Amino acid sequence: MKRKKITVIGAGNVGAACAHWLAVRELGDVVLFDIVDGLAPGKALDILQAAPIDGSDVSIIGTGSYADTADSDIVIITAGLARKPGMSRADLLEKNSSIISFVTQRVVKYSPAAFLLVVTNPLDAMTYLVKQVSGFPKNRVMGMAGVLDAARMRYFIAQELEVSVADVTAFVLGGHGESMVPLARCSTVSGIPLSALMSPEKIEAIIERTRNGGAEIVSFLKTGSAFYAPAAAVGQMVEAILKDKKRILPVSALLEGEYGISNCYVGVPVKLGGQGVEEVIELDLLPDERSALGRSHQSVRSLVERLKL
Ligand code: TXD
Repeated sequence: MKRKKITVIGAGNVGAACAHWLAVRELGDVVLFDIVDGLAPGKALDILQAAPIDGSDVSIIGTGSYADTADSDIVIITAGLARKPGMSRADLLEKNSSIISFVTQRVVKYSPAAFLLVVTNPLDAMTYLVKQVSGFPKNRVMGMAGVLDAARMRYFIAQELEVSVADVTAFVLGGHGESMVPLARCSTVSGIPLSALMSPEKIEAIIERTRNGGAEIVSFLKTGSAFYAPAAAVGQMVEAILKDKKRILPVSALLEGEYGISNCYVGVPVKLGGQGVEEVIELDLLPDERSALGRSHQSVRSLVERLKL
């Protein structure tokens, strides 16, 4: 049986953690690419040396040549700068947009049928850029953020209630930034609404901590941003596509009228399966949720306008 081929562009913190996550679960052969001499081969070799302990029989190549990425089934794009303390994700726009345009042109030349999963910040604007540069259909170009933001919220809820993380669901809508919209109304613990288990003040505190979840980690690390949870979130999306699981996950997807938004990438619930983004699920939002999503959409749009496409 031919194994799937997954390319990870950028062998930094998120890229390398992704490669390891995917290899441990044997989701496919992994090609890890970076422009820094020796970085990708070094990390690939390190992951391969964990394989006997992980019990994983996939191939991992570390490379600086796009030819090695040819005919990938999925390409995960993590190349670019990460935040430092005091920076917002939007501050990364200029530098990362030139990296992302360059990378996308090369990637699509070698893998014209791949799914493109964008991780680089500012996430929704970079995903829009990848869509424009690749010219790929919208089901094959998506961004990862909501799975991570929701996982943060799930962890905070589980910690507060002292229950298993496995029983907690949460949903975060909107762009990946300070204006994200954690939907407490859709959070449950084994089907029990969160509001039945927690005071409104506690829920509000968790929403706030979720919004600042990335910045909280940046302020500890000082030299970079989160990577274990982002890598796991990417892994879950890759698994949903490669195993055609049809999972309902928050994904940055191109909206064309859904939620009253057009021609913009924003985090929304989608059905993720073998065809990629198979469906955008439209929720009936309450008025305050709708206006919060509108504000989040505007902040993504203002970044996209700065891209000068
Ligand atoms: O939820 C999310 N979407 C995110 C996004 C969660 C975590 C991190 N998020 C963003 O991902 C973060 O703000 C950054 O924009 C990217 C990558 O974060 P990471 O923490 O992995 O950054 P690193 O460790 O600096 O790694 C980036 C790598 C580094 O090795 C560079 O040499 C490489 O990118 N790089 C390139 N690779 C290939 N091609 C080009 N042109 C290139 N330029 C830099």
